Amino acid sequence: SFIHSHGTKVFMRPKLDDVLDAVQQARFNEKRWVWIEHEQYGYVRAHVLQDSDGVIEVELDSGLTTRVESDKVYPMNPPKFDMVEDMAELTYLNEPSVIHNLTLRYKADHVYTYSGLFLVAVNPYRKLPIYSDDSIQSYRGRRRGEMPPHIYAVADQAYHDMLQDKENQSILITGESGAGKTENTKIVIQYLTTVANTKRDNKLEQQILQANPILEAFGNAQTIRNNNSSRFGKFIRIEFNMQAQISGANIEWYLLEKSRVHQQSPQERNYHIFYQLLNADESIKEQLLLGNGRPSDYGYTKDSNSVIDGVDDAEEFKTLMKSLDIMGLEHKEKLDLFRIIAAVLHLGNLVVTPDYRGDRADIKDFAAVERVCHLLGIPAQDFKNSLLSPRIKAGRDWVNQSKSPSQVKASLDALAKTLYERNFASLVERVNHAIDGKKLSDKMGFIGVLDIAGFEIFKVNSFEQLCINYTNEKLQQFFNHNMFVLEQEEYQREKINWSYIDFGLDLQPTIDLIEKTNPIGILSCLEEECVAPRGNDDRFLEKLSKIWDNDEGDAKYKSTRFKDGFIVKHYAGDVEYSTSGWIDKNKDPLNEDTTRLLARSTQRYVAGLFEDYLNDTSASDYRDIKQQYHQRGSPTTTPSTRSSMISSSAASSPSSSSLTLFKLRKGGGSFRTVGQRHKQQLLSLMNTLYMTHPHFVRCILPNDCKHSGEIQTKLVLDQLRCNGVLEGIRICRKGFPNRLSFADFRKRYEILCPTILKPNQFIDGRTACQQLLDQMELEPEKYRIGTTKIFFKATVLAELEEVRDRRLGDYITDFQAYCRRFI
Ligand code: AOV
Ligand code: MG
Repeated sequence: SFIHSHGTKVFMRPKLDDVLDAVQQARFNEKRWVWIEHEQYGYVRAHVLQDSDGVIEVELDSGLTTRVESDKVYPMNPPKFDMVEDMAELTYLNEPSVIHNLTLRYKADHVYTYSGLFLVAVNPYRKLPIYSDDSIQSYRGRRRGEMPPHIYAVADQAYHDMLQDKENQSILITGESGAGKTENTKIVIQYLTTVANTKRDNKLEQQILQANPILEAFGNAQTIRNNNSSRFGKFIRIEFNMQAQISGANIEWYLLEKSRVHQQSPQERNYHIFYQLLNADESIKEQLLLGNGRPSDYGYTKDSNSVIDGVDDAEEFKTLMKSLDIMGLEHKEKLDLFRIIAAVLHLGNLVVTPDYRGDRADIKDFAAVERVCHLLGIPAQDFKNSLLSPRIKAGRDWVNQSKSPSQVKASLDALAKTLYERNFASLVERVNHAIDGKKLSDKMGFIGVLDIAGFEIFKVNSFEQLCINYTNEKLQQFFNHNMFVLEQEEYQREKINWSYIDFGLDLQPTIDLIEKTNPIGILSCLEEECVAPRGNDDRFLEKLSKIWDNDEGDAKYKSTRFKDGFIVKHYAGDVEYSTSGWIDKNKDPLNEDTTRLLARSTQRYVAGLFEDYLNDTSASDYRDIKQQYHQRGSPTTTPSTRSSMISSSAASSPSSSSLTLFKLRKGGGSFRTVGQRHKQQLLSLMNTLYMTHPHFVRCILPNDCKHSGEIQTKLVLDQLRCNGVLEGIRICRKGFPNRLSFADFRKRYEILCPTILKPNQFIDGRTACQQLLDQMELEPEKYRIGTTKIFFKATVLAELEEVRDRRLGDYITDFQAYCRRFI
């Protein structure tokens, strides 16, 4: 046929390669090659010796022969498909072929590969020469397929689409820890700040670029899997004006891992900033009462690693200071940020002991308390009292309640976490203030980049994993929505011949199970248990199993074998959650006596962080309302009647009443529990995303030892399954992902069939296109003609483009020859 049926690469190869290809192909044709499963390597190559009755005898490369069931044997693609740039082009689309392709490419340093709608990015774990300024220039305004796959190509596509369609864009980057999300996010921003440079005013671009080192100092830490692991998710929006130049930016953050502030696993560290600050100039340390302090001197850093190989914390601190300067922070502002960090370090050093009576807590070293209070601008004795015997409201009266040592230690840790998180929030707000850009009226749109952790399935999964997996479920749903719903709607509109495919991938039941309020979902159940008088983890779990455990068959909820947790069927697989500690994790309880002190701090910055505690009546009002609520719901508040109330009142949505309670408390704006804040933020993120044209990037961790050049097959396959890449390829090939209007198609490809369309003869678009396609002898299964557009299977347009380029080349050569005749 006129158009070759395989990928575009073949055309581009020089002659010698063609010969080698032919030799390879001939060799390949001699035998029937297959992939078979292998315990250690995942899959190995073999060829078929005998095939009978569902059992196949194969010979491995090692010479070993073995018999395998036919459904465990996967056909191999011919060698010309090796290293294809888009995996949707593979003739045989099985797992071994995908992993084989990624491995070959990775070993040749081609870390980026398209896969239908996804760009797959495998972490190279070394500096590749593909991120230079020249490289950026070579991707500017290029079509996909014209240049090797690259994150630059995705960034350029987004930029191009925004300009052309006047539509907001988003780039969603997900993957496991250490897979390269944050690096790729930085590369996208580097690309956009380069191609959309305002020239006149370079300051804004500089500030946007500097936002990252600042966020990393306060939001990243060394973990076992990544020396620079982001412990929060983020969505960075870059705004453009009508001249397609950057006019501002905004950062939204999600789920900062607060627990790291007071405890880290062995071989990990606390947030970078602690070590950086402890390596700062003497003058700064002096002001913050840190003297010659080392990480080993402080409770919150002494059990962690103190250094990261190849990282100089003193240098990093200087870089941070420079970034903060570029961001426009004044000396006082910087000091305030560090003041909180120092206060947290000092808090971690407060030693809580039993007092002389044995059961109550005491803090003997009053000088240590004074250090903390000096930094935070609050009276030391009041602070100590608020910790040891906080004032709480009992009925109408205020009473002092003595605390045990472990309770005081817990409230110190809680305070450290909150200080840290509020400082982080305030920092991001400050950065946003700097990069916000003027409120220009000529806004074209934005490109948002989402850098957020992918599905997490660990040995022990807790509340944090539920939050992140819930997020990913929603993001996958978003992808599916784009893939099928929008796609198939368009097919319908265009009335093309297409039978609706239900891939059984509707994730709504799982999402409902987690987020619904009516009937109640897991998060709402947790909220309820958090406001219940004697709410605890066990009762929470009891309640969950009472509602869902008796559901049959396709239920998304199951109890664990030992009834010590629950299982959710996620898109990425079944995840077993342990519910211990959830009430505290969600409530994040604070000693309100202490926070009221902080709200009245003489340090304006500190007071600002706790502004919401200024009005201390709101807290007690809340408690009154809460009591009324429970009395109303259940006059005798015993656990059993309580849970029966929950199940029977599902229709009247008890959770939405508890939602109102939280709103009352916080004036409707922000939310008090971790779960609520996250759900709210996620809702807003999804709303934003649904208003954009999305681009999907999947980062892949190649191995678990941070080595370059090594692929661990099983590890990679697991990720490809979890992140929807394998599913995505299958779907993409079933549909018609590329399309052109009749006019565009005709304008662009008329050159391929110059004889059929006469210049002055009227011919309607549809007929003209049909004639062109007939002339090209394009197989009918490769396209569909709609009412206004032509739809193509993946890769077909790339082939047409190749032919067109060659035809144009021929014309130029002919024209040159023609001209030469006259010279
Ligand atoms: P993550 O963001 O996906 O993990 P990172 O982007 O921090 O992962 O990448 C981890 C490390 O891998 C980086 O510090 C680099 O050393 C290396 N790396 C990643 N991508 C590249 C690249 N394109 N070129 C060179 N080196 C790279 V996490 O935030 O832990 O979920 O939570
Ligand atoms: Mg990261």
